[in-house]
Amino acid sequence: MLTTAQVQQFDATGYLVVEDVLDTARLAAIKAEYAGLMDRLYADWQVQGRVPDGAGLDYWGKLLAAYRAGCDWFQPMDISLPGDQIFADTPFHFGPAVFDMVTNPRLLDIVEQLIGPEITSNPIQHVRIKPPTTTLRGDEVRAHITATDWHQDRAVALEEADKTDMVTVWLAITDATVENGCLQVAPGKVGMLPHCPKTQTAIADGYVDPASAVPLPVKAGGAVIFHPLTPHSSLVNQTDGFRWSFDLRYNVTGQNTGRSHFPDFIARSRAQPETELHDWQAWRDMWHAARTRLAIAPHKPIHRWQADSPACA
Ligand SMILES: O=C(O)CCC(=O)C(=O)O
Ligand SMILES: [Fe+2]
Repeated sequence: MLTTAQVQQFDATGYLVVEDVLDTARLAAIKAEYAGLMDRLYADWQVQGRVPDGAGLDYWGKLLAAYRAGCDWFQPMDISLPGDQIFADTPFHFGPAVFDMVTNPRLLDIVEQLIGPEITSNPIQHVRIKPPTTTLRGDEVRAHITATDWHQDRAVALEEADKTDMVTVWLAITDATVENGCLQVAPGKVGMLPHCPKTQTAIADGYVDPASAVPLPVKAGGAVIFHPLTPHSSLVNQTDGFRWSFDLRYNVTGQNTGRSHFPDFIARSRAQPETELHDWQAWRDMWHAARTRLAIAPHKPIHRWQADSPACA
């Protein structure tokens, strides 16, 4: 549970760092689920002759060898569908350990203190496994792999959710440090700033003072929680290890998620507990059904920003 001082800090500054949200057993379950997934992906790539022999490589070694070989693990490990074209077989990952994390009661207790007791798991959610920057290809721009540019999360949802009460919960799976690329915020909840489709969707030049940035290191299992209007970005991973996090979002049930073509579910309801989802396979099935539907539907952009708008000139 949060103290009154923590809730007040969140209200005043738009962010909060909370240690020990996920316990060691839950962290271990996530790591084991992803290690199994990586082993399966790597074995397939090895059969195809695309990666070197994986015997003797641990999880990190396989991630690095696969990245070097140009084999993409980001989308198969992500907990969402991509913003660009969706195919009937676009890979993603929905497993029991991830579902346990998304519906973790301790985490939902915190969210309840911030947005109230009727809580929907918002489908804008990602895994970010960030290799050492020295190992990245020169043209790497994906915000799930390299440093993330300044943005507000409200701006990466569609306009229809501009009035939605939402919070982002960013969970550290490995320690996040200034050296390995933790988050930083520009404290406050300003209005919506103009964003531009640059290499990433980012706040237009000149709207965030980098001198105001507060880096937010947090230990594995801890969380950074922030308001959808709080500008944030992440630092460069200057270490020789990986930085791993998940970012999850929750909104008040019944309000627009900002990506309503993707599935959401009720994670907690004090008024109607019978509407809560407790079955990870049902969650996975919803995403499978969405993928099938979206693979044959006209593409729906996930962002509203135009490169030719005056702020982006
Ligand atoms: O982890 C990152 O690099 C950025 C995360 C982010 O923008 C978010 O969680 O909303
Ligand atoms: Fe963000």
